[in-house]
Amino acid sequence: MYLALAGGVGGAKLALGLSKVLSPDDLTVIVNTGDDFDHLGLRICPDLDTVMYTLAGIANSETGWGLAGETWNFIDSLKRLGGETWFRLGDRDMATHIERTYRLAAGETLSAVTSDFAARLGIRHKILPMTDEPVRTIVNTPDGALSFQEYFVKRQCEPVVTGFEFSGAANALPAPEISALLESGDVEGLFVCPSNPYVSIAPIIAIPAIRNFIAASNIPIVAVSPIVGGHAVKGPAAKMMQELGKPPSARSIADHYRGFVTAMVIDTLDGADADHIRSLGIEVAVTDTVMKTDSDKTALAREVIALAAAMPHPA
Ligand code: FO1
Repeated sequence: MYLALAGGVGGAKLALGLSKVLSPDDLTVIVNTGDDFDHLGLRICPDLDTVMYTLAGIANSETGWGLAGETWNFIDSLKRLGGETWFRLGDRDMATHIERTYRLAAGETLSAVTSDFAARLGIRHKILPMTDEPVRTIVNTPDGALSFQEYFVKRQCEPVVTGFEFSGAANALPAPEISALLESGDVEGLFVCPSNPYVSIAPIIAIPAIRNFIAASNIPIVAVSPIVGGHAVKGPAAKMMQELGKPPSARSIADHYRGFVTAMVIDTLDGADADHIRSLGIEVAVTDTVMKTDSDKTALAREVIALAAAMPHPA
């Protein structure tokens, strides 16, 4: 079994590629829930939904999040009533938030709800929230601590970041099916999708049992750099790096992941960083990593899997 750690849009793309190459018995996707929040009385789980909609083939290909063919009658009507409209909930997408909130209130766990939704959407691979417990990413800025969506959507990533906190992570357990996998001895490798290392991957690793599993295991851990040619493929990763005093580059991603990953896939544009990354003891593959088409996604997935397969495996 391979595990893939994923955040939102970039993570979902590689997860889709991996799901086309690996069978449901060989791949489980673990998704960041640090972006989750309660809004208008609803539990919103953006990264889980992005991964779920992407694997179901129903994601909005322009935004990367939300559903294809969406309409916006709800948010337009809410605006007329003077409601909060900075976080745009589409009419179709609303069904997911309402049904999830209803089931959570009735006592179901987030992982149970997610598994059921995914199955109903025709997804055969397991998609699991990193935890069933509330873990919330806080973005520290000179304006004070902001909740993740306040930073990301309401403030459009404009405030300078000074650090991050993952409230609730230190005492959170992984979702039960993740714990069972980590204890099974069946995990043969881990993929770190090209998601934001600070706000998509870090919250997952902040869960002690996941962090300890990684520290104690000697399985191949292959990360795909989310920085290509000095820019983030999507989102604020490069801006955050700059603000934290790190030049946005594949090399800085390797410095950040040092001691955690055993191999990295970097883009052809960043080939000059390969020697530095190897000098950190990290194996490197250089290839085209920008995933526009489905065949880009499966090609990158094959590259990542091949790199993991070529690494020494635990006896
Ligand atoms: N992102 C935006 O930039 N603006 C939005 O209004 C917005 C609404 C939204 C609704 C549901 C959902 O699942 C995701 C949504 N996102 C929106 C994306 C989301 O904030 C981010 O993709 C993730 O949290 C970062 O990975």
